[in-house]
Amino acid sequence: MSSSQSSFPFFQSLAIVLLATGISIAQIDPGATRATKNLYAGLKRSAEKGVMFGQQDALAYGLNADKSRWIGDKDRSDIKTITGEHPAIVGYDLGHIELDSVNNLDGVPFSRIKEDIRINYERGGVNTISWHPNNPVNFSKTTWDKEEFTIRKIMSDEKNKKRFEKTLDKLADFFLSLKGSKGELIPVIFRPYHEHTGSWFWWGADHCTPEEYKQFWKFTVDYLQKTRKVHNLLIAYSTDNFKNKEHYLERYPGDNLVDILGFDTYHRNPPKSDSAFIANATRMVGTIRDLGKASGKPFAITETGLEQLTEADWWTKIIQPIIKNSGLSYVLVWRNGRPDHYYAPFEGNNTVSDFKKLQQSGTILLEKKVASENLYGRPAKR
Ligand code: BMA
Repeated sequence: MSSSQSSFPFFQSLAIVLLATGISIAQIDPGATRATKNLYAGLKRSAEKGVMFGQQDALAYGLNADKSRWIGDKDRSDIKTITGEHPAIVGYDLGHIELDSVNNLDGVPFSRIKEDIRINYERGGVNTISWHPNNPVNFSKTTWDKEEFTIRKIMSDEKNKKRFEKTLDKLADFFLSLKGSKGELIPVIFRPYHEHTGSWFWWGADHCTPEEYKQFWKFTVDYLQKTRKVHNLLIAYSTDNFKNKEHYLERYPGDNLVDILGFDTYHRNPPKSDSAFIANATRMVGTIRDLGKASGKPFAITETGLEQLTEADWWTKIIQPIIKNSGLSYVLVWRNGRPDHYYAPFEGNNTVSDFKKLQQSGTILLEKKVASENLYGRPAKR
């Protein structure tokens, strides 16, 4: 028996033990930068301390006390105005990068997005990126225009595929342009083709088969990581509401193509639905926790919120029971985009004191606690 043969069972059993305990499964990109590997370990480590709180577009704009919009101020976020600290995690969207537009689909300049990502990273915060691209078969159609079988049209036609690679090049160029003050690449969470258990986007459930979705995901991730050598990404899989584990995994491309397990869920029709929302969200957190424990992957509520925060104690009554002691790495609420479309408290909002209660309870982590975790600097646990 050669030495390599004799050592095989040892490594095999070690792998089984690691899998069973959920410890130290490396993220999917073996070539990831050191800081990206550290962030991955940091996402799991910080979940032991609390759930990072985040908001989409938090640093780019928000609402004033009279609900008029502020746009583009320096070092401002609505969460900082009311707590003195920025969110721990900030979301950005790259929709319209595929059109070579100066601004993203919600009017935020890409140059500003880049700058905010750098500033947030420098202070130790986490950056997550979604993408609401126009329909690649016909770019004059929006992300919500469901042309028949867009994914099939891209994947089955070499010309369309090559054209789509050019679109992915724009993403790759953006990711590779994210640099810290020493010229190092900034790690970001990338969350493509989200809410795919629903059918409101062109990649949604009614517009492609599970196999087509998985194939498209693999094509995208491989193109970015292998062809374009983008090594500063953690890849997040994020469904909308789902019925059970089988439904969650129906379009799951595989443990080797996903770093973070997530889902989006919005609270609609309160107060009628309060207990149903809590129960449903808690069940879904349970599913991704089980899957996260089995695969060693961090898990998160990648989008949530109650539009216009119509319940004054929404934070402690609805969100806290869902996320407390959950093991979630983060929870992100959607943008404060308009007087009729906002999800986080702002100066004068009727949920400010309740949000502060949630913060003081230690359930959520904001900027300062996360900065002290040094997410990018500590070596991954091995
Ligand atoms: C939706 C809304 C839209 C926005 C889109 C992408 O939920 O906020 O107004 O364009 O997200 O950010």
